[in-house]
Amino acid sequence: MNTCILIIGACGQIGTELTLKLREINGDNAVIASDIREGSKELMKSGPFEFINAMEYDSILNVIEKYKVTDVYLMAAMLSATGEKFPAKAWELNMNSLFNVLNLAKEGKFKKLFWPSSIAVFGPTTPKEYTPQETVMEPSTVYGISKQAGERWCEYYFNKFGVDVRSIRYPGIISWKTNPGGGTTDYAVEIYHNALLIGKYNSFLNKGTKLPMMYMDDAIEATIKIMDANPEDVKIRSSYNLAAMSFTPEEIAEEIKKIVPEFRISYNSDFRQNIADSWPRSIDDSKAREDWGWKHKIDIKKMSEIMLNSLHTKYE
Ligand code: AKB
Repeated sequence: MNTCILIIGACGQIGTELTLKLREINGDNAVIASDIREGSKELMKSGPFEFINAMEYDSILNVIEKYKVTDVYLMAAMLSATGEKFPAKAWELNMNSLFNVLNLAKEGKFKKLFWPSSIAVFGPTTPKEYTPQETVMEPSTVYGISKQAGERWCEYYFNKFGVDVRSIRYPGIISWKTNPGGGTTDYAVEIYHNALLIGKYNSFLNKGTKLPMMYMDDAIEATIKIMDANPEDVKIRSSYNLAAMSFTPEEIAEEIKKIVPEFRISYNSDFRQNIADSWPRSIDDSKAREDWGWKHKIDIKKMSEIMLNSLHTKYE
């Protein structure tokens, strides 16, 4: 059977670049992009697109049957900061969309599922440094609670029904093509845009707030790698810890100053500070490295060069 991939939430920050990369690897017509709205020009002209509301079971089923989809990536979700403003909506979207695809996989409508979890599954009682794969998990945001519950459901569907579901706990993801929306780690993207546009940035997280982060290319590579792994190598069916780097707002500002010397940072924290304070400062991802060979490539220096060069070209 030929591989046919459906990406739900293809127009978001990660969905956009995941779709483009999977099309490069598998061919444009083997990857169906879907979302409730249209995405960037680059995405829309790169291959097939369907409107799907991730909360509507039938709208997902129709597209799966139309294209004989084998693999589904569910990238639609409401993130941590927006989730705190709309808790009921966040729970509804994050859980219903997951149940829809878990049930479709259970009914044999497709073969393999990718579902992203997040460092938000950890909470204030979790050890903060080098947070282990298995540890205390008492998330304090709606988003984190939905991701924690989702992880339990993924493992349950794997054990009870043999659903081949694979997942990683994304740290904050930094990219330049499509902006993130509604996350606590979004400052680490905004800062690069503001550095080039106005030479300064007022950070909504305080000095000293260290969070786990990753450049987009590494996140995409990890996502494709876990989906390509032999099923027996994917030993954890809740979700894998994943790490590349950790930094504070002042550390990223220092890197920017090496390229934009006039850049200045100021601090004015808001409600997102509490969320950030409840999350790990660094992550132990040794299980992902052992089980399916995960290895990151990009550090804060390289990432800052790529971000500033790419955005400079985009704004020209
Ligand atoms: C967020 O900040 O909500 C996300 C995440 C860490 O999952 N980027």
